[in-house]
Amino acid sequence: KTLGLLTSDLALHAPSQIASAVKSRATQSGVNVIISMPEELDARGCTAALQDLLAQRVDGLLVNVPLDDEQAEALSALAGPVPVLFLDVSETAVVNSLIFDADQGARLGAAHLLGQGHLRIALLGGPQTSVSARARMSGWLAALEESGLSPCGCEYGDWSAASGYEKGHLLLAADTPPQAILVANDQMALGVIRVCAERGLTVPGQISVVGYDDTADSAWYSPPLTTIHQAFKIAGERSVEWILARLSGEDTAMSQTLLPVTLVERASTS
Ligand code: IPT
Repeated sequence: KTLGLLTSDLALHAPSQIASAVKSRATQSGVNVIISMPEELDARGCTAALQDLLAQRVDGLLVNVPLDDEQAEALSALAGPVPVLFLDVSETAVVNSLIFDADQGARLGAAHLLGQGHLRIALLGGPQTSVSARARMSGWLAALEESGLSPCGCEYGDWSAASGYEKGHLLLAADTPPQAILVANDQMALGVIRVCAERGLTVPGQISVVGYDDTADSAWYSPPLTTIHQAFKIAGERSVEWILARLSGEDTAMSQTLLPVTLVERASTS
């Protein structure tokens, strides 16, 4: 059997950890994996990539690309009888999905900082084209609003450490700088921590930083990063198992799984 994996840029840590888990789990069951990584993650790029995988006669498809509901539904229809599972869509997309609970993750990060007494909290979101980045941003905003707060600054990066560095400078240049920053992924948090060091702000103490992902390197940041753990290995394994179960025939009902996330408290917050 052969599985197609349509993925976001594997130079990013989160998609690469999912791909790694998919590949290991597939190998365990003697299944091949063909990876397709479109340059352009728009509807056209993804459609072409999916058609290309189908032309290679894959038996099942995993799609880890941020997609709006209509885009995901269109790709799912295009796959026809080939089972497809989406990993980066919203709960409202009418497709088979296995996704992390973004609202829960955002709220866990915000609640952690609020619990430590921070009132001036800045937000560094992911790209607004990403459904998960938007969901994290709305979760943060909702949590702050429920505490009668609004963010003291808000910027959007592109998931890279370089963008975290660039946008971090903007957030910290404010007249009354934030006491804490919620960052939409660990790679951008790496850039933010660098900015803090350059500005002579101690993390934690003068500023707290919360990341998101808990990729394998995040415990090795200086200081070790407080972040939201997404179980990428489990998600990758379960995705392959879902496809295998579909191929063995029994179940054909639509399946939507919401995986819980957890806060990992390390040393970047106080
Ligand atoms: C999401 C990561 O949280 C983020 O850091 C970035 O790598 C992004 O993927 C790339 O698309 S995880 C995704 C399964 C929502």
